[in-house]
Amino acid sequence: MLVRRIELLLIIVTSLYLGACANKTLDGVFPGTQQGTGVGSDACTSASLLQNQFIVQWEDGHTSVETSENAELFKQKFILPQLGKISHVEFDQKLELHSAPAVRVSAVGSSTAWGQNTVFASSAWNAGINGQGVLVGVVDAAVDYTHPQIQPRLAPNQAEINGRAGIDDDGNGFVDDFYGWDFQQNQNNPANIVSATNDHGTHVSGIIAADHSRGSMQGVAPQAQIVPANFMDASGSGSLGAAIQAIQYVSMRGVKVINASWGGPVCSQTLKAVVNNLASQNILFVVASGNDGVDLDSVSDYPASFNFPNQVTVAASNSSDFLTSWSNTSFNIVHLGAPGDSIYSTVPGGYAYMSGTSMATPFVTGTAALLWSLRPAATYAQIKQALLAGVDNKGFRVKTQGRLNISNSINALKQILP
Ligand SMILES: [Ca+2]
Repeated sequence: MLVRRIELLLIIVTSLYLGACANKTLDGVFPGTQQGTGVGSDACTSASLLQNQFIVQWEDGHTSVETSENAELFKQKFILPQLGKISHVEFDQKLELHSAPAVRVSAVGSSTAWGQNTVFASSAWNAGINGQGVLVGVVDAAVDYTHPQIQPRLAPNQAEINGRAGIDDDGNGFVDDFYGWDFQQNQNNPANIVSATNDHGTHVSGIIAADHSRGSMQGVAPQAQIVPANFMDASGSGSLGAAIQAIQYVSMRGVKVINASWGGPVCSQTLKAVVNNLASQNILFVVASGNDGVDLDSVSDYPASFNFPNQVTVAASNSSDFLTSWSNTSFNIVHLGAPGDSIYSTVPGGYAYMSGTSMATPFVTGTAALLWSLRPAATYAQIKQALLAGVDNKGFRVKTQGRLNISNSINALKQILP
């Protein structure tokens, strides 16, 4: 046993040495399907890989999405001539939103705020804790920013709004990004796609920050500000490459917390590096656990299964305060439950009920914004600690066994940061 361990150590040391000193090789930069694995089980599959679309991680830190007829041509014609400037290439992949379709409602029902009531959101609002001054990244489908409850909650990019048309006034690489960016069509209107996929991004945004004074939806953090970045196309399909660029964009805009109500089965080395790097910017990444009704200890879903310190992964509970049957669980990877079943929120042109860990996640994201408005100097680790310490223990199959409790989390943060 001892000998085997030494052998293993030697192999690791040797590969580190080679990685650091040897010249780059084509196969080293683009290992194909042999991608790095995340935490959790090694469940890489090629089922959702896009065979003619590639995520390129450049040595200078930026990411691009490129297309080619096939991988071999891409290697020879794109990667090889630029090998020195490229750090990593992988197949792009499809991602899915973690919710069921919206059920639109014309009249406001009586149970519109069961989620907010269950997690004691009004305890924050009554104390004047509303998420003020906190920017939240919504990396999702398009957000209808003309919705009366969403429009006042968008984070304006003042340099662009007060700048010149057609000019990248703030020099962030995006021309006229007044509020956000559409990474699916690479243009400046994050509400451009008018289709069912708008429901998801607008619904998630409403749960986080809908303005209470302008309609029937009560956002968890009604004075937080949203930076929307769309990565979904009109058919409801999104690519990982666009999602990665969206994450990098919102982090550049100064968000404290990013909501990720989506996932996929393939572990991506680029996504892993980008999410891990958010920690150095003190950004918390809040992730949906997924809706397959499985234990993530045995089936992986990324980014949920990365399980980084700067990550909180959320399961969905219902109005009876049980975990839903369809929510993914895990005592190691999923941190807490939050309301996600029949959640009322904003959609383009009105309101709808939606269900999914997609809806549970923004309850936690909104709470992180509340906590940061209470203690702007907090680290992501302190915010996460307060979120997890505050739960009501419900015996859920998650790490804390509990469900979000905003009142308790506020008290927890006051103890962590008096
Ligand atoms: Ca710009």
